[in-house]
Amino acid sequence: MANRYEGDLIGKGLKFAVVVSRFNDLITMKLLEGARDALLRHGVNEDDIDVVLTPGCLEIPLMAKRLAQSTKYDAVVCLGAVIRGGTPHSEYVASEVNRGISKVSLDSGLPVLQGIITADNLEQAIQRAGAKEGNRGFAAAVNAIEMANLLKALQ
Ligand code: INI
Repeated sequence: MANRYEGDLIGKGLKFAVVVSRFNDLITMKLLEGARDALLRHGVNEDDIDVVLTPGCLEIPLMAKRLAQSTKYDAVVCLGAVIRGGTPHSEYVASEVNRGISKVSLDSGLPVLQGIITADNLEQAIQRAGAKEGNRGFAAAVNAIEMANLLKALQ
């Protein structure tokens, strides 16, 4: 029988940093609520959650890198919202933030989870920030707990 490794969803004792962009804060503050709710409901202590605000999504990777390098956290959760059509360079912002977050995770060896919404319009973003399509912040935080525990299980 093969050995099987999975991360459980027990958050007690784990420490998280949540990086959230203020740009499109109507959406991103809902993502933050979702992430906080997920962490607390999975047993993470309120004092073990640090929230760091950036001006926009483009600044998230640098902040995530700094937090990952601090070695204080078991995982970093990144939250933001790119709404196409908002500005001409929204496509650039979307691809750079995704690329940057993935790089930080691979370079640091720490789970750095993406809860970045890329939407065509505000209505679509709302659907993904706590309406019909769930809350991306909640999902990213649950995945962060799972990945943090999976890495511990493999140690
Ligand atoms: N930042 C976002 O978080 N979402 C966006 O949709 C967005 N658009 O479309 O422009 C955005 N731009 C700001 C960017 O992240 C930087 O904060 C800014 O360019 C300063 O560096």
